[in-house]
Amino acid sequence: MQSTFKKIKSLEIQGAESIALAAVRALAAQATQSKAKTKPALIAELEKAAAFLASSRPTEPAMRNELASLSRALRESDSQGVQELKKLAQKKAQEYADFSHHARARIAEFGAKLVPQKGAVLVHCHSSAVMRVLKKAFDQGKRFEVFCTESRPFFQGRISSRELSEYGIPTTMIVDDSVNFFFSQKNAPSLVLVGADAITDKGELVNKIGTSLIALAAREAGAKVYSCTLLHKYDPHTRGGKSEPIEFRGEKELLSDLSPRQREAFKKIKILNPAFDITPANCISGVVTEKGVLNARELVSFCRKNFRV
Ligand code: RUB
Repeated sequence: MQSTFKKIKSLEIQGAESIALAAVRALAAQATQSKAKTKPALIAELEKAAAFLASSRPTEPAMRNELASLSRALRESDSQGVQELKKLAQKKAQEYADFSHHARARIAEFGAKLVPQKGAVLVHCHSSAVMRVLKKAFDQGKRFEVFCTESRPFFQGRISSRELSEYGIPTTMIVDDSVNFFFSQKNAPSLVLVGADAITDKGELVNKIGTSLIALAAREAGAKVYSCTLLHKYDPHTRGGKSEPIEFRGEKELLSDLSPRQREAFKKIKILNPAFDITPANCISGVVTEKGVLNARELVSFCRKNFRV
């Protein structure tokens, strides 16, 4: 569990869905290894472990929702036997992994329909859901090209650009700040695809820092913006107007090209490094989910009924 926590925190495991899958696997493994003798002791241990895992990245409701769902399944189970509950934890973790796989395949089907036959698509950061959409569209014979932002400061755009290029999709990597420039060029992207880390109760999209600027530039340029995501990114804690907590990461990420000695020169400079930003619902054309392409109102109304705090 410690090692999963570290891998998530350091971004060795990145992308909301991979994070949620790794965290749930780690919680199920914790259940298997537990020395608890009674149901209440096992549940208490797992709830503590779930809180610890969730603290690795605060802007990840998919992880929180899925960890809570596993703990709840054990708590609400009729079974009192510790061995049975351990098996149930493994079963639930596998069920979620299967669900995630199928849901992302559905998202790929729905999303591929939005991808143009020709022309350009812009991608920000690295989203497994977006990768699947683009690969699906390519498999269907669509011959588009993709612009990937670098996605500073951690350069997740390098993962996206390599993944797409290795798949055979013509890919161009650009610096984040050049997005508006490319919207003014001849082969301007007509579609922007991004993932989601969270969807708030107002239907706002919380995603990699820079997403909101890209959405504004896209709106100005007349390009469509879709977020591709499983519905469990909805954060029930944002009900009643509460905002999603935004993770701030270490200053080192901004100075990663400098030696420790060179970094000394920046000691007196305040460095702020928010990992995510918030895009208002009215800047997004729709959200591609496992239930189809939904607008913010449809998405929120479905999630209010289906997600417990
Ligand atoms: C990744 C990011 C992705 C979402 C969705 O940020 O912003 O767009 O997590 O990913 P980070 P997915 O690299 O900081 O985790 O579609 O795989 O859930």
